[in-house]
Amino acid sequence: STLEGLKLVQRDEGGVVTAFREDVLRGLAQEQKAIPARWLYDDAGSQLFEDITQLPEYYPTRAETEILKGQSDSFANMIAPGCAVVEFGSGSSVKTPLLLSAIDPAAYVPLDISGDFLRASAKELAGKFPDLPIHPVEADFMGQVQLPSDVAKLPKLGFFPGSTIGNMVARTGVDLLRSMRETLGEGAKLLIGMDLIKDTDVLEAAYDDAAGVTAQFNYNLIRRINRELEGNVDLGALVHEARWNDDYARVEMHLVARRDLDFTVAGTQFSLAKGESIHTENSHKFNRRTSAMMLLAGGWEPQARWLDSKGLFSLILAEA
Ligand code: AVJ
Repeated sequence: STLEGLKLVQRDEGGVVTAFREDVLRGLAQEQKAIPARWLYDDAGSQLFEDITQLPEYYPTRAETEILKGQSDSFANMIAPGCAVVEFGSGSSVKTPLLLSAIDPAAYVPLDISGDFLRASAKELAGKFPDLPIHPVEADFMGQVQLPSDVAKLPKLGFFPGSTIGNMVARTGVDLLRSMRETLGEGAKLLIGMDLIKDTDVLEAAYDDAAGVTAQFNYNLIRRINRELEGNVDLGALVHEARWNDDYARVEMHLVARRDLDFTVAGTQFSLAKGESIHTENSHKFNRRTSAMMLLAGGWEPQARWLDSKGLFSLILAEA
């Protein structure tokens, strides 16, 4: 499978459409049809994900926020004051200020591939922390990133919340962790959110909510294909499904065909037999050992681990 939850590399509109078309045509030609999860996150998809974080069934955002709020003293004890916080992905409106308030850093460096997101979140943070130097960097953090010289001498804390690492298959996740180590340097720390393995019912409900918002998030990908790639996929023939894959310890999102169906995308014909699916996202879940294994494989030694009060989600501090 080619599924990965990463953001797109090309920035020009034409290039984006070309990359989207290539990924979709390649993914639909596979035995198990699969489209990389990054294409879920256009403007509509990003808004739908924001809506998902508010759902009663979707616990990760609330659980991680609870840890960030409740453990500010622990962070302050374990993380050098005056460090540079390097956030992989632009700061979300809630989580980043909680961390910044807890540890009182000397600088904040948000990394994002989207200059628009970067500018918006840097501006928002600057309003809340008027005395904090902010150095946004527009870059693809899947590779090594050159940090601004202003923060060269400061101790580094990487911040990667949201269990975004869970969107990646192990090989890609380990590659990212190793790139983060290159970017931040030996001796740096990393505070990373990793969602936990739990009851299948709880996991599947988190990705198949009663209000149907996650289903809309999934369908949005097909709407996008129909709109941007001259597709004629009958949305009504597809059912959203969240499926726990126990061998891979991940929740998979699929769009399952209710009936045999034929469709065309960008001039190419495809078909799905009744019951076959298009795999659209992975969300890997971890336990203490598998999260440690993942971090160690990427060059990071776990040092501390915090859970929310219900034991649903983990935030791990590791050292390079
Ligand atoms: C943004 C990737 C962390 O996997 O939990 C939520 C995305 N997909 N519901 C996750 C998502 C469906 C989310 N991440």
